[in-house]
Amino acid sequence: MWRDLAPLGRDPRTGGYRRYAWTSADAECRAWFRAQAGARGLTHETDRNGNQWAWLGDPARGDAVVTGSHLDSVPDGGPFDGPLGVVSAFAALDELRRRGAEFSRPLAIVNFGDEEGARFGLACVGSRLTAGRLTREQAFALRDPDGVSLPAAMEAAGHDPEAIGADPDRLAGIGAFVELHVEQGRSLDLSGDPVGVASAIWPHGRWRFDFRGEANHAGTTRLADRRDPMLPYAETVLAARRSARLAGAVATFGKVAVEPNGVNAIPSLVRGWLDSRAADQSTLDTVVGAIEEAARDHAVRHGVDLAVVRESFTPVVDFEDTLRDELSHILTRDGSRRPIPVLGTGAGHDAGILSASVPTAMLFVRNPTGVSHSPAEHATEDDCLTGVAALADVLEGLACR
Ligand code: HGY
Ligand code: MN
Ligand code: MN
Ligand code: MN
Repeated sequence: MWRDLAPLGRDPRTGGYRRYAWTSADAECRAWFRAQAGARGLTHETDRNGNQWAWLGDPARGDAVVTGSHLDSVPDGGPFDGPLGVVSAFAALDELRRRGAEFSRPLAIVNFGDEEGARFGLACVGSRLTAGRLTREQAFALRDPDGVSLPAAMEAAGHDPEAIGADPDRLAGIGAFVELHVEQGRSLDLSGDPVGVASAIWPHGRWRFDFRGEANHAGTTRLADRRDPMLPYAETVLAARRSARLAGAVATFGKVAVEPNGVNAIPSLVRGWLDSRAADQSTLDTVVGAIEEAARDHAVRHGVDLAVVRESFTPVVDFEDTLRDELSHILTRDGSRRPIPVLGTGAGHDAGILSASVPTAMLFVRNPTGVSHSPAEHATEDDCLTGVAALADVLEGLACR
């Protein structure tokens, strides 16, 4: 299964993945998902928002147990972020069938579309639409770097954009959602555990900083006469690192666009995107506030205009409900495992989006280097198989009472 998926959307130059929403690589991954569902006799459907579901049992019965994750990637992403959760779901079902498990609830495996937001700039589009946390108008306003709109991209991929929208009935039919994900950090490596359970997802967001100066000739314009937006942008990047370090948070300017982007032209516009996350809301507010204040000071000093727009935000997600504790109980009740570590994460997930409307939990699988959103992302085969066995136990505990 893994070997069929691994080559899809992979950049041979870097070994990283470029599986962006509604592209040909995405279509290949969707075809792979459909084939895996068909090979197991599961009923495949693509919902109004482009998420794929593979059903065992009748969804109309409700109270379904759902597991899965996403198959899309960040630019030059790693092999495990997303796919590990989908592959482990199919493998866990295979394991339950080997055990002769009898399901008392419907079971579904899901591939949420456009989780990374790599093409249109907003994360978790598929799950946000389904959970009613993104309106059709907001979705229709999304553009990719080439100016292609989300609905146009959907249509070109054969999905009717007019159908998108909240899907409360679908969510009402879900009794539990469990997402297995490679850890994007080193907590499990440091604690020496192959598997952990999520406690919370940090509040996090994306802000766009537009520094507007004055385009001019790079070779003939005196320094004193310049209104160069690159300078306050550069100083803001440094200010972001300083503010985050002081607050014990994280802040990253990982994407920038420069206009006109000519080597011999002073830019007219430098557009930087800030990704910031913190363990609690007030810390996040403090960090982003300090970064914005520094940006405004530097912009004024360089005679540059600044506009800051918050493009997306996800409040803190506490998995502090029975499902998280039930997972820990299921995973340790037969005594074959030591207590399962519970860990927070700064990474966003579809589970975080759904948690406002469905009992949700996450399982993490050890990542020895902690590296993610990079081709260097890694998990050992043993740990992946341990994750599958843990997911199978959880699904059996929830769906085979
Ligand atoms: O950005 C995130 O945290 C997630 O990987 N989409
Ligand atoms: Mn990711
Ligand atoms: Mn992910
Ligand atoms: Mn300055």
